Amino acid sequence: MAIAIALIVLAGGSVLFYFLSPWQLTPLASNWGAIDQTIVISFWVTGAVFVAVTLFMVVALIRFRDRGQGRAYYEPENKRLELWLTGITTVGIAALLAPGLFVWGAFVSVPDDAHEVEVVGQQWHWSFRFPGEDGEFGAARNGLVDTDNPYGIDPEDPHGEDDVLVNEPRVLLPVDRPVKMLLRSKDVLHNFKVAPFRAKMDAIPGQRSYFWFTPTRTGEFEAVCAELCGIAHFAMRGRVEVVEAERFEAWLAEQPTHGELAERGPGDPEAGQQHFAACVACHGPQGGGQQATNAPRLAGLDADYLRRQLRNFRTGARGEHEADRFGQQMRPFAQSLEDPAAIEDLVAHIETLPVEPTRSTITGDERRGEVLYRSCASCHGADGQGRQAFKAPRLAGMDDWYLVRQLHNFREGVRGRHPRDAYGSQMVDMAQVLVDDTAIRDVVAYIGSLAEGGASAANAPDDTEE
Ligand code: HEC
Ligand code: HEC
Ligand SMILES: [Cu+2]
Repeated sequence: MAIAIALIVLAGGSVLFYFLSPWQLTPLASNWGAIDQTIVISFWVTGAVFVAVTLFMVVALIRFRDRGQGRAYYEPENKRLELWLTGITTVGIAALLAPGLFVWGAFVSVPDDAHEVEVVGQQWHWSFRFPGEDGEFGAARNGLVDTDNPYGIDPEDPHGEDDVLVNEPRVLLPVDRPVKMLLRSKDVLHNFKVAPFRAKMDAIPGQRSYFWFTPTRTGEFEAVCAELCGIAHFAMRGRVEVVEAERFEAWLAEQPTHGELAERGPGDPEAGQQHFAACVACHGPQGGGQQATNAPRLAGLDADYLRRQLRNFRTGARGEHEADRFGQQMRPFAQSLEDPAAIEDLVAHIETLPVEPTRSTITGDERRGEVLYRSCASCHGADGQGRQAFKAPRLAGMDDWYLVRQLHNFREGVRGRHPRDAYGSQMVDMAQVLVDDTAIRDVVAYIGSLAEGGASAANAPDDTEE
């Protein structure tokens, strides 16, 4: 009897939970209402079967319970019953699968008027490419990927010249226009997913996959990597902004093409030295960092990271938080840099500055720090040298008081929580590993020991490329 009651509670509770659960689908923002309907049909079919089977067990338990009247009646062959069961199961399975077949048919039939966007996944971020004026993507291969050609675009293919490159995890799409998303991966399996669009797909190295949808309302949506196996895919956040057609066109026109980027060339360190005069009061004459002004070492940071921080300070993605006292001091100087060429020159100059050993100001347990640092090494490198492919900057040789402050800022969300700060947000997740102030000091002490051991290595030409 107790089991019969437990089964009734289980069935009743499950049905109630379905209706009362706080976990419902996010509001739909694409044409794929049919996917939602298919999910609902599956729930109803499997729900009905679940309730029926459970209640049948309850009836059987009560009606046929042992009343001490000898052996049960055994009937292995019953044609009529078997026909009924086979019939009902067939109808149930067909009801489960048929709607999905129709939806899948639509899902793989891309409309002719769909425009194309390429999504490139890599550990651990997304970037995007549009085909440009000629409407065709230039050929691209992972074997051609390097710092100057992050998309691996084939220089021999004329279609590549005008391809528009969006080398950050934020993309705009026009509302009410079908879009075909072509997926590609530079390293391992990823899966591009925006929950309100319902559509998602694996990105597979060496292969091109795709899916399509029509965004049906404007707004900002979060893109995630739905690949769960492997490390840190949860940190691959991106943004898809669905906007009116005019805003989309204006934004697209601002993005650089592959040809423009190739032409721009490297910055001029000599010219950059003049701009750097504005920075030395705080960051020190050789960009070595000064604790008295709270400004960290810049020498040793790579161009890509410097460029991104200056842009983040300028736009407010970094340093805008009310508790970010030191970031706020830096913002006006980033805002004074408007000319992209000046930034290139400045960054080129900083890259030439010598990396001299810093004085350590923090004590901590290096052995504990070493264990904690293991989870950092996959992005920042085993020697803390930074890994450009992961957008993770050098840590070894950087001012330890500054590292401590940044780890606090990340952990508390003072840095990295701004919706435009895609890479800072990865560190917000990672800094949670450092549960208390002792853990932060320990890991920074260990990073300090990396710098001592590898002082000459730190001066050697950077081999941050993977
Ligand atoms: C008034 C002092 C001051 C001046 C002048 C200044 N900065 Fe800064 N800068 C700071 C402070 C303070 C920070 C640390 C912010 C924090 O703790 O988040 C910083 C941080 C930075 C960072 C981030 C470093 C990192 O590791 O993430 C960069 C890059 C930078 N500054 C570049 C510059 C450049 C280039 C100039 C000259 C155009 C400049 N700064 C001028 C105070 C200054
Ligand atoms: C998933 C990759 C990843 C992992 C793992 C990771 N980081 Fe980072 N870290 C980054 C990225 C990317 C940035 C640059 C953020 C930005 O562009 O603003 C960063 C920035 C930082 C900074 C700021 C440096 C500066 O100059 O301002 C510190 C400090 C840091 N990480 C320490 C750590 C420590 C300590 C760990 C281990 C507990 C760790 N990171 C783990 C990716 C990672
Ligand atoms: Cu991924």
